[in-house]
Amino acid sequence: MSDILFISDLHLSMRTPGIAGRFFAFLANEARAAGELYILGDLFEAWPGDDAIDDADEPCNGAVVAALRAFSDAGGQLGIMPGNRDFLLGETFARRSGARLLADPSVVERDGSRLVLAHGDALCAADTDYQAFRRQVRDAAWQADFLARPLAERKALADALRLQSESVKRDKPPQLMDVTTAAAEQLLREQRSEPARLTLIHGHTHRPAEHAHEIDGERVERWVTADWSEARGEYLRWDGKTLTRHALP
Ligand code: OKV
Ligand code: MN
Repeated sequence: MSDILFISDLHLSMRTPGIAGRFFAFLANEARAAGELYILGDLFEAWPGDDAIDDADEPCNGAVVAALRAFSDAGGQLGIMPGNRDFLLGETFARRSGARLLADPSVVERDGSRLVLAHGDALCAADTDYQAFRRQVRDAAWQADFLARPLAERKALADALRLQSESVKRDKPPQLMDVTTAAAEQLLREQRSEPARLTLIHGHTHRPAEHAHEIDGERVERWVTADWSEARGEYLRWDGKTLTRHALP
């Protein structure tokens, strides 16, 4: 007990039963043994609103909520940050899962360390088209208008945007779709507080790595969580002193 685990970017959907299966096993085993789990965005491939929990055409959604609930009912602490795919995860989802919804960014203070958590998309500052799109869909009035539409219409728009995103991404240099050093360092500078050691953890880019930054003369680490696929899944573990990366069976 009392370790903290971090995952992100499972992109769960009906098309990826292997990812869901690995996630359910992870919740029941590694996460339950650790006691605390943070999901740093894009748990779902799309989230058209919390009424998707009971969508009979997407039984995966209700099964995921039930599995999260089993984890939290067993005493597990669960923090879930909305990502760019599932930014509409709301209070109904949180209540039914037993999760706390996390702001992006969030800070966890533990054992004299300060862990800064983010999804990561807001740090991809060079992709100005994406940042404009992000501002639009994060706008409260836009979301209220969107959520007032029938579920079928919201799902259709999510599908269309996902397709559009595939072609948009094909035409962009990969560099543009990564976290910019300046944005990461600005966030770290804002969150710095002596004497706590600072670490940034985020996902989104699907480029798992550990980066070193220097903030006001201090070495700061930035850990990027891996996306999951039918073939593999991965988590980070904080044991009170250090982070380690682990592959799942
Ligand atoms: C990323 C870009 C899509 C540019 C989902 C409601 C849902 C919107 C969405 C789904 C697609 C973002 C969120 C993506 C970048 C695009 C289009 C243009 C310029 C919902 C509303 F699910 F809640 F219903 N979308 N994604 N674009 O694939 O990340 O960068 S996206
Ligand atoms: Mn993402």
